[in-house]
Amino acid sequence: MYHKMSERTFVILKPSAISRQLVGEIVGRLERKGLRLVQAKVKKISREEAERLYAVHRGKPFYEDLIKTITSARVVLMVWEGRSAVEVVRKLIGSTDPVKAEPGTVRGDYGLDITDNLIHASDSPESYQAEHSIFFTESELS
Ligand code: 3AN
Repeated sequence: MYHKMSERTFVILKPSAISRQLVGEIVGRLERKGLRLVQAKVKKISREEAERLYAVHRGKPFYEDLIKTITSARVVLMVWEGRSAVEVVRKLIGSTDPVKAEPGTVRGDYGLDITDNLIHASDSPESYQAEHSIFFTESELS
């Protein structure tokens, strides 16, 4: 497979990552892997922003819980860069369900709840395009 030399991905550290004081731990894992932090913001996201982020999940049984959880307190919004960043970050965070996530991954090591699973990361370059533009302007990322 062709690996893009420099790709960007969008990551959210969910409210529980902040309340459990795991921000440094998670950021450190991405940095030690070799990824570079491009931009970061700490803020409470609005319901409208959360609805745009999770548009594909609208109507699913867990949708309301998902919106409630991500808007419950401040999150860390970040853009990261590096070789095949989208794929690399997905590997580092582990499966959506922390019960299934392998030890050594963020969700495998620190998560248990499926809705409040600590971290979100784009699952494709297309998702990155759609997601990062909800929260960052192009000038913030240049
Ligand atoms: P991921 O975050 O691994 O990309 P998605 O995009 O399929 O997973 O789901 C987005 C979020 O929706 C997950 N992070 C999780 O919080 C929640 N979620 C997904 N599937 C379920 C489920 N079956 N039950 C409860 N929450 C779910």
